[in-house]
Amino acid sequence: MASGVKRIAILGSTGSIGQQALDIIRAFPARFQVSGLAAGKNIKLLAQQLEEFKPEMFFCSIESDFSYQGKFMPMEEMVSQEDIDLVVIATSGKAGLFPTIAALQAGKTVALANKEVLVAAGDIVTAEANHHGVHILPIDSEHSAIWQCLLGEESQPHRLFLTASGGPFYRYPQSKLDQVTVEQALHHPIWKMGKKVTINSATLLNKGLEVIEAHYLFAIPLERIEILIHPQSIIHSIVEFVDGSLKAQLGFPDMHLPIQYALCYPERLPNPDLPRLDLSRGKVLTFEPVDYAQFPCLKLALDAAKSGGTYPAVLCAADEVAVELFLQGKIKFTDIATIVSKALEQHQNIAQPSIEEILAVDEQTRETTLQIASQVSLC
Ligand code: MN3
Repeated sequence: MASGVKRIAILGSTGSIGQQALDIIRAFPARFQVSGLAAGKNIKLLAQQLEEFKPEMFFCSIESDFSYQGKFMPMEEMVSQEDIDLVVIATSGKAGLFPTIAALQAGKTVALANKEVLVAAGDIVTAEANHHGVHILPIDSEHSAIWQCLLGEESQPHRLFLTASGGPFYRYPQSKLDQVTVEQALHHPIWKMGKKVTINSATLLNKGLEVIEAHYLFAIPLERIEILIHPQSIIHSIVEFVDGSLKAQLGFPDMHLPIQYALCYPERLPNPDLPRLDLSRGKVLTFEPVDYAQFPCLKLALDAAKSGGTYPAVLCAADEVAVELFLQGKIKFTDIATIVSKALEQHQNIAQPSIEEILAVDEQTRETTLQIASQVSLC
């Protein structure tokens, strides 16, 4: 970074996090250079982004007819280029796995938003990061909060408290959960996010994935990570130290803030575009324990985490299929937990799996989940 300009590759640039990362880059044009953009199927938006940021490299996962001067390049190759300083992994699902490993092997700092990368392959990914001495910077608000609380501390944290808003169905009558619509589930009370993570926030499976991520990012045992329902989403997470002291990070609930922190780290820069929290207006902050009976998906995720091996990969793949079926109106909201639970039950665990085994389990799980779903939705 001799020039002081960070050269960035953003994988998943057309998704919710990718677009917000580009907002931050737009706010600090002198600080960043977009060197590579990669998208899935949203070719129209990618074309606009290429036009605006003019990266040397680009990638999209489908055939397209638009012409762009830059070099079309597979993501693994893009992130390994010598002149890349920072790789933002904002892809969804397993698409981020190989590019993350390639970036770490090339010694690149990775800003990670893709949950499945650490959930499905946490042992492999953290081993690569440690082996190459590179940092994984969290983008998710809870992990960004913990990261910020731990900076400057020499002692290991005693416990982590991940906060959860509770989503749209917190305190919703449990007997009526099977009737909720896609619109209701997509209407998150606090956060604006992509569809899959919004549904995962409604089932709270998302919080289970975040527990697993925190376990890997901060090398802390699962049993020392707790979940607190905090409906206002002002405190983004809390670290408890051995002496009983707690540190929390607060901020307006807007993903731009943790994204900017990861992109600009170790600097903090003033950004007038970001909303600010005004505590003088009498905010009431409340906390309560999570009701596992209300959110069976959360329990499934935590159990998969404890079992380890390929269970977390099954969890991710089965959930992705079930959430998609729910979004298509093919299953009920409560079927998501039933289907994911059956997929986990049917799985034969592999301890310490290789990447190839994880990907094979992912494929297999998608098939079995569709079969399970076809039986469930007939009832
Ligand atoms: Mn989060």
